[in-house]
Amino acid sequence: STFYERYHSLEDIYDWINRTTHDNPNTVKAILVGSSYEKRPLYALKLSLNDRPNKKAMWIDCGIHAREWISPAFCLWFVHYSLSFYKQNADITHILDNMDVYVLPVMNPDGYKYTWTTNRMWRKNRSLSKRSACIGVDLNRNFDANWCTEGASHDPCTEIYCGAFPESEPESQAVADFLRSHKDSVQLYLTIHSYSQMLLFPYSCRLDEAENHSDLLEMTQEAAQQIKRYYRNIYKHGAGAKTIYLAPGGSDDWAYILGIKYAFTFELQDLGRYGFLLPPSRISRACNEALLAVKVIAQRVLEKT
Ligand code: 0X9
Ligand code: ZN
Repeated sequence: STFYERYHSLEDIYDWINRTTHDNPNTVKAILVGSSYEKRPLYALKLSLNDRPNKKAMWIDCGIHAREWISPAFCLWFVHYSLSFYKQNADITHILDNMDVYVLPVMNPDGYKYTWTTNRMWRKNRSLSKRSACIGVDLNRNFDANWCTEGASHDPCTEIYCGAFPESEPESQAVADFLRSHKDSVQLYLTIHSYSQMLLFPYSCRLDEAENHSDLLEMTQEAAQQIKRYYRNIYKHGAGAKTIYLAPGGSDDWAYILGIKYAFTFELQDLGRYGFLLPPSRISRACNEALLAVKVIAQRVLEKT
């Protein structure tokens, strides 16, 4: 198997970031967007394949939830595909000619590290609480979008602990700060999770429809159709609150409310047979499906804006 068909330790991913920037000095830059609770750097790669002025941008983050290993694997896969197939594949070329891409491969490095060393099923970050011996905040409940209402918890011992206040965690604050300062260029926000095969969009923090609901629905419908056609796999799609559950404080809803009107959460393979423990032999298929969805959605965003 190739490098991209395996899961990688955090150290390997940092080395990969280094290599990728060194090997592509004109097109890839590493941006330090912040650091984790345990002081690990949060690097986002900026892919800028074409130096047209005033380009729009998309953001992709992976690894919010530590145990969802297919997610960082997808971010690496996406960067590799973009660099390898620019000028080879028409879809990715069109996208990269018109958009810069920011890729944060591991938003929760402390949690990711912990899943490699101690507890494979860890979800949250690793921050200590003032009021409890329980560790970790669910970073996808820590954003300022109906923060800690129904679907999140104030109890640090739960898997959906929202933290002491919105953006209390350095990881969510770093991403929020970056997007706030780049909101004029970033038109598409993508966050990659697993599992359950879904393409979700706002809102998840409230039951009513987003202002451009029908646009978002159409885009995810087309992406799901393409996945079904090429990979014979079924992806559900729809607004988060109605498709899975109410879950406030998520990064997609927060980005949407900030003004990034195309915001999506992808839940990659599988449907539960392996769950978070998706075997390495399934990485290529899972990533190719998700890549197809990214292409469809990014193309549609380019047409609309
Ligand atoms: O519950 C979540 O955070 C996500 N599912 S997961 O199994 N990967 O934990 C879904 C997130 C959907 N979006 C929001 N809740 N904002
Ligand atoms: Zn997740």
